[in-house]
Amino acid sequence: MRFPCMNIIHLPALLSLLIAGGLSAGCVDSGQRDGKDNAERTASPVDSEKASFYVDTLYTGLENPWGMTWLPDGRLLVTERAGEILVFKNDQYTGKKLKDVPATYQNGQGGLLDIQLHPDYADNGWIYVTYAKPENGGGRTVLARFQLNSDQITNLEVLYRTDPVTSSGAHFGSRIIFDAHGYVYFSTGERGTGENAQNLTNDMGKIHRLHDDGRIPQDNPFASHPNAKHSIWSYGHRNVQGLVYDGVNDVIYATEHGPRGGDELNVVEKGRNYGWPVITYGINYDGSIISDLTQKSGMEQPIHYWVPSIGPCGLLFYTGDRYPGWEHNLFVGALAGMHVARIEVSNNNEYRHGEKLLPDIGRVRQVGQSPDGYIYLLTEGPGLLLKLIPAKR
Ligand SMILES: [Ca+2]
Repeated sequence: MRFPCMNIIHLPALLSLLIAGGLSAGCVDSGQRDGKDNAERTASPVDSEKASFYVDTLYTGLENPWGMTWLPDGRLLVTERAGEILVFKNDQYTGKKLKDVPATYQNGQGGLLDIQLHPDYADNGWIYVTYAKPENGGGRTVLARFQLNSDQITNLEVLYRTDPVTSSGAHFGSRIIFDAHGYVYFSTGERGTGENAQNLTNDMGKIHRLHDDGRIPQDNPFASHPNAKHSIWSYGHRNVQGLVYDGVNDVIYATEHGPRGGDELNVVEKGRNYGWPVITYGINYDGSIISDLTQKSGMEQPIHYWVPSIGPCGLLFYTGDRYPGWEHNLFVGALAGMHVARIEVSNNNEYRHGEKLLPDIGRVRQVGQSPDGYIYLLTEGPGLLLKLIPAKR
């Protein structure tokens, strides 16, 4: 089922129609499209500071998409927080979902979260996921990996279980990245208890670093600390939902949901304390003060923070050449801000310039780059898969 009248339509009009519900419901029912050329495209290109581009709406039937990753055979896997992994190919939904996705703890922000391929996937077939795992009436964020036999999940291994289990529905993280040195990293939120982030004896409000099979690297910063969690790479984080590895400069960037006015972009380094909740630029959403301190010795400063808050989520370090002037820029999906922030950073990782792209596009959960260099977006409310198509200017 398709909507011929929708082939060319202005983006805000498209979104308002989708939000109105009728067309969205129709596409949910149809489950798939009948051709790449049938994607709805903005009638005129979006002209930004450097690049012009159209926005193709590839799929409208998502609910709370979280992560995406491309397989070498061209399939695109998209996670839904509710516990599904949808299979796309050639920019269309195939109508298939992976079978035997592990059970997830569905509470608030908990559920199935990020997905990433191992850098050597072509050789080993490992796909990594983070999710809230149900246990003892509560949940905990875990890192796991599996392989695929067609659409069937096989050989599921839970590599790391974060402690403690709680029944809070807040702040599970999570994102997964690999660096160029064989390590995997994943983020956790502090589960709504700020003190967790400063406490090295639990896993909450941290970024963790592991070997790809889940073993603890001996050179982790707290690996010889008697009481600390040995997987901790950095701490003092509130809720990191954007994490990316810049392989050009060998740097990790993270976006972090702060309190009101305290959303942050950080450069993540070994053993560093990022301050939450001791230092923050934000205040509570009810207006009360969290801390009088915005900086303190021994605690890191963000390279950027957002006032007002934008709800920074997925993060991309763009390495393609499809869009003039965007190479090696960061792209941040904004949930509350409902846009994509394009950020230029210097070679020594300083914030240089920001541009707000696609205002009112919807709550942007993740920004991804396909192997052939296109930027894709996942939004929620409405749940869309979008693709930015370069235009001449
Ligand atoms: Ca901070």
